Amino acid sequence: MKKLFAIALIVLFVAPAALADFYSWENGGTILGSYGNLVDPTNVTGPQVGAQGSTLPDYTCPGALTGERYLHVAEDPHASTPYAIVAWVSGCLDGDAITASVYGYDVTEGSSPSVRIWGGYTGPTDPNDYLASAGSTGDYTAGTGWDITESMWTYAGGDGNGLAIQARLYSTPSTGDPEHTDFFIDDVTVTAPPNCTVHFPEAGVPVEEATWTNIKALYR
Ligand SMILES: [Ca+2]
Repeated sequence: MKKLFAIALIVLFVAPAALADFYSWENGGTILGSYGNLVDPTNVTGPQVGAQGSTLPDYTCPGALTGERYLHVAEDPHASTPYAIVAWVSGCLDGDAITASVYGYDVTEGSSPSVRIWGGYTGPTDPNDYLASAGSTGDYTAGTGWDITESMWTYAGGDGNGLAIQARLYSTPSTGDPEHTDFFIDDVTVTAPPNCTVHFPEAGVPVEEATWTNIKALYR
């Protein structure tokens, strides 16, 4: 028995199990941060109509991929490549193997608008303390509806110890004002070793609570 225990300890030490964390916006949260011309991050439910620049037709996202809630963000006006931070990993050590995926709703096959996952090395205490690009092995969403974009990283951010998981927004035309493109995002999965902590957007104000406040205000 002792021998088995010792073997188990060795196995744990040599090959710590990577843990997967999942987030699907069901807590009413939005994003952990953003960069560039990202506007109007909102937690939404049900069908949502979105615009795809000023020259492309509107489209409708039928609803969440999982659960009832999902994320809306927009790029307005179009410029550079904005991103939403949809997850953040802290406590990372050089050499850590980290994978992440996120889904974007994309109806333009082989062209923008599209979402692409990307990594950013950050400082140890703030997902918005950007230090350097961590790149991505992931591709753009395919354009067949809810599409996955996923990447793996071998952590090389040194003393920063943080990795921001970005959902990058690619609009068409890539620059222009006035231009407005809506994006819909759901289902983030992050797999990281046990020394890491995975953070997701914090809970928003419950819809019921906000509604009750409004009702009470009517009778004051
Ligand atoms: Ca969801």
